[in-house]
Amino acid sequence: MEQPQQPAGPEAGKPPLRVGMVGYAFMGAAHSQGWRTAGRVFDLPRRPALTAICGRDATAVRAAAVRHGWASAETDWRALIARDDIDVVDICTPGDSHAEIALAALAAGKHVLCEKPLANTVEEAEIMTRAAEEAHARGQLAMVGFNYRRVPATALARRMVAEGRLGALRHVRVTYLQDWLVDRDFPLTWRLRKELAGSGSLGDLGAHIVDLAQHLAGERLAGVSALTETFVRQRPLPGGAASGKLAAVSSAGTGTVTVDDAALFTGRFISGALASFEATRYATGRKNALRIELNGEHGSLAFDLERLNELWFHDGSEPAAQAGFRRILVTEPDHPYLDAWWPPGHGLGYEHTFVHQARDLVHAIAEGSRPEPSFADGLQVQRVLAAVEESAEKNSVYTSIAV
Ligand code: SOE
Repeated sequence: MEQPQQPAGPEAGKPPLRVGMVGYAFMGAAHSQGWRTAGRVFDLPRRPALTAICGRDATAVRAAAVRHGWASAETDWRALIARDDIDVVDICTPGDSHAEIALAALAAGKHVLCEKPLANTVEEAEIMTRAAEEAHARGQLAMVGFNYRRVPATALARRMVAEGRLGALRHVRVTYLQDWLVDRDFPLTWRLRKELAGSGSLGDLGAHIVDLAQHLAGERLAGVSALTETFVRQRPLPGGAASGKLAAVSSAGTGTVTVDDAALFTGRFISGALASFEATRYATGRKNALRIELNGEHGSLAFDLERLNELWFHDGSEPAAQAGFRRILVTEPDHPYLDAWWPPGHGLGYEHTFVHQARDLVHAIAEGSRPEPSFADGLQVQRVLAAVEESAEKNSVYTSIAV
C-alpha cells in the first residue's frame, strides 16, 4: 500500500506535513480529497502527505486507504497518534470520540483538525479548548472543521460585511434543511443517538449555521429562544437486529431516537441584531439547503449553498429606481481562494471547501498563526447549542449565553 511520498509538480521540494486521519466515511472521504488536492492547486509552504488513515475495521480501512490515497492504515487511533511520522491528526469520527482523540493528539505534540461540532458537550469542549491553548504555547495548532466558511461566496460575504458594506446589522436569517430522516424506516444510526452524536439536527446542521451566522456577522450571539422536536421516536436498528451496544437499547428490532429531529430558534446578537435559525432533517425535498441572508442598514447579502458560486447583494445606497439584489458570480481571481482555480465562470463545489480548509491549516502551521475557527470558536458554538437545548427544555422565552 506504500505510495510514493515525493511527488513531482508544484509540491516537489516542499517539506512534508504528514497527516494522520481518524475515520474514513463521508467526512473522511471529503477531508482526504482536501488533503490530496490542496498542495496541487495552491502554492503551499508545506506539502500535505497523506501518511496514515485509521479505522477499526481492518479490511474497510485498508480499502479506504487505497481508494483515497493514504500511504498506510491503522486500526487503533492510539497507534496512529503514537507514530512519530505524523504531524497533524485529523479527526473525522462521531462526536463522542472527538475529545479523547484530540486531547491525546495534542498531548503527543500533534496539530489537530477536528470535525464539527467540536464536542458533544460544553464540558468536553472546554477541556479541549484549554488543551489547545496550552498546546498553542508549544507551537501546536488546533482547528475545527466548519467548512462552509470556506465557500468562496461566504468568504466574500464575510469580507464585505467586514468592509462595512452592510452597515449596522439588523437581521440574520438562516436555514439548513435536509430530508434524509423523512423515511420512518431509516435506521437508528449513530447520528440519532445522543451518547454518540451529542444532539441531532441541532449539532449536525445547527452547529454549521450558528458558526456561519456569527462568522459572517463578525459578532456573537448573546442569547436564544428555542423549540426542538423529535418527530419519529422509534426506528429500526441498523442491520435489523439488536447487537452490541444497541442491544441495551431494544431487543425488539427497534430503538429509541434520543436526539432532536429539528431545532428552531431565534437569537439576539451582542449588537442587538436579531437572528432566526432552522435546522432539520425532515424538510421533504430539501437535500442540503443552507441559506443565509443578512440585512444591514446600508445593504443586504444572501447566499444559497445549492447555488454556491453566487452571492446576492443589495446595495441600499443605489438610487431606488435601479436598486435591487444583484448576483455576484463568485469565480473571479479577486475572490477568496479563486486565484488558484479555473478561469472566471468555471464554478467550484462542495468538495472545494475541504481543499480550502486544508490550504488554510497548512498556511497557519507554516506561519505559526492561529487557525480559524479555533477550538475556542468551537466551544462558543457548543455554548450556543447548549443554550438552545436549555431554552427548548425549559420552554423559556430567552436563555443567555455565557461569554
Ligand atoms: C449530514 O447531515 C451532513 O453530512 C453533515 O454532517 C455535514 O456537516 C454537512 O456538511 C452535510 O450534511
